[in-house]
Amino acid sequence: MMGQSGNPAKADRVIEVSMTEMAFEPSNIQAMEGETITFVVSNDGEFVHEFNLGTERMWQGHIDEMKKMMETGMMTVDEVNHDKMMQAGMMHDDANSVLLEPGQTAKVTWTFGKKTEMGFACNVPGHRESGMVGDITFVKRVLPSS
Ligand SMILES: [Cu+2]
Repeated sequence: MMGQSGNPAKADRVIEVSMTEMAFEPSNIQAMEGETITFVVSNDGEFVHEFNLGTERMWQGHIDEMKKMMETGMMTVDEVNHDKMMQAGMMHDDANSVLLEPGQTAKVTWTFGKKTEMGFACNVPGHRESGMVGDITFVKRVLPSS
């Protein structure tokens, strides 16, 4: 299980993530099983970018949707047309992702489950392929010694 949407008020940690062409900074994040992290994601680039927590398989299923958004004008290189997305019923308000225009910042709070193969990626067509992907390394919870 990759986990679930977390309660921002109970976050163990806050990690700031910057998105540019075509990278995440940081591109590797450590997480512990059961830990709740709030990601404060900023689009510091010039294109639309997405921060999507998930697995290779989930992103593969998501990419067609993103291509369709591009083709139908719901999203351009540097803009997200929320009205058109709403009309098409594609609001992208999933708890594990945010889609941001240049200059925008949004938060994603996630409670991590058991150690699993997951990371974060931008599924705007062409971006993940160009290296816009990051790793999550699971680390053991260190218990305080008494
Ligand atoms: Cu991107």
